[in-house]
Amino acid sequence: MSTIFDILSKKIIEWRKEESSIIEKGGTKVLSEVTVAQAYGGMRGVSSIICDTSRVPQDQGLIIREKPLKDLLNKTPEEIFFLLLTSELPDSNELNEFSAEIKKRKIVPQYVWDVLKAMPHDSHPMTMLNTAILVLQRESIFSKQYDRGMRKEDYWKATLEDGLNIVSKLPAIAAGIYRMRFNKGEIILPEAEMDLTSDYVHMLGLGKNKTDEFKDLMRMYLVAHSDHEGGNVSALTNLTISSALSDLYYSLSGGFNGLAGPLHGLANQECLKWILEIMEKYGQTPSIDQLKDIVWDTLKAGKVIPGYGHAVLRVTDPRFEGFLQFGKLHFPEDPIFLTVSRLFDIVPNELKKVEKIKNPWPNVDAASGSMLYYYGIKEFSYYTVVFAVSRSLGLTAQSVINRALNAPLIRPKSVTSNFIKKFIS
Ligand code: CMX
Repeated sequence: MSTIFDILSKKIIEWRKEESSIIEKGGTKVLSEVTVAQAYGGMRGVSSIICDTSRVPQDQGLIIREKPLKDLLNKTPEEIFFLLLTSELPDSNELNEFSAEIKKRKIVPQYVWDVLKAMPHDSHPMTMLNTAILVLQRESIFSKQYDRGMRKEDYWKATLEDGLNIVSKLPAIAAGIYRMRFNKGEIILPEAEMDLTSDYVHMLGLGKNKTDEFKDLMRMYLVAHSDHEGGNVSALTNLTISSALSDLYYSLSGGFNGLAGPLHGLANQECLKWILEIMEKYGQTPSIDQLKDIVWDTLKAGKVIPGYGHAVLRVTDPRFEGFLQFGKLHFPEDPIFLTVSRLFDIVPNELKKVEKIKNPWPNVDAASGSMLYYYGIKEFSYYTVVFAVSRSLGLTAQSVINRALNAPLIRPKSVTSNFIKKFIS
């Protein structure tokens, strides 16, 4: 039986050869040009990063290693993590071996809990998550081996060690944060034999009601948020930090600080907050006309409609579609879910009337919060933490691959506005 390290060792030899050959054959070809407007516009549409774990065509949405997300929504996070890392889904032996590798690293050191307990009680759950990851940085294998003079060829192995350690501990840390921050009682320790999803659900300790259904939702949630190519805020931040050879604890927490922004991962918190405000104002299931009014009130107040729009996508996010189908199957009559699906019926048409908005369609955050709410996670400031547990899979895989391919320091050139003024005249 091969370990993930053996499997990747073989693949990385091939990937290195392939990269050299691509650069040799086509290194001088122009991939993308940058206009002045793009330089001022957050580099939107500039292709200048290589990321092989997934891609997001604007008319299709997430494709992980050439497999569209809709074909992966029945998989487990362990299978997806393996796929992200290796480019192939595991067979049953590989999956058992890989799952065992994850299970044996679950235990969170006591000092992490001590630090979290010492934090102010109103700390945002994302601040607690990032603090926990940074406190754990002293465990970094990469950092220790780098200090001892590790060879460049081995950087990826140490990064993978760090990644496996972080990914396997995150459910316990995230669940512990939930229980501490929202006064749910003592933290619940991980079970040695449970997979990532079952253990996370077990440690959240939400009670026994509809546990299997919630477990299925959580499995799908952890799969759907796992990766979204390399240019979004959290991915690019992670890759930039890790390009300085900062270890994965630094880069992942840096990426998650970006995920904590309302235009990125925090949109799921904002979205449910917005929906609950609407329901409080108009009653259980607002009418179409009432929803139209609230959309325009929100836009006229200069605010964004959370969960709608995307920097890359120009169609309904397949992750949103996956959650919508799940809700229709399991709780079609739930008032919050009904509001989510009724918003989907009207928001795109209203946003189409605003010329500057390039994508009027929902992204994943328009539905994901309502799913967690239904199964008892009612504290919406927690939602981005669940997103982060999932995104750790993709960010880890991206960092491992970049270290394997010796991706250089990321260092684009900035120019001044004076330079641009002279340049355009
Ligand atoms: N509601 C209102 N206005 C919106 C909008 C929305 N949902 N989506 C875009 N716009 C506005 C932008 O704010 C921008 O306005 P200004 O020029 O006045 O700044 C204009 O339309 C053009 O934006 P765009 O090119 O269509 O979109 P961007 O690439 O600049 O931004 C995003 C993308 C996601 C930040 C934006 O659509 C947005 O703010 N959406 C709401 C927040 C959200 O759901 N974020 C989650 C995204 C998914 C994720 O990463 O997790």
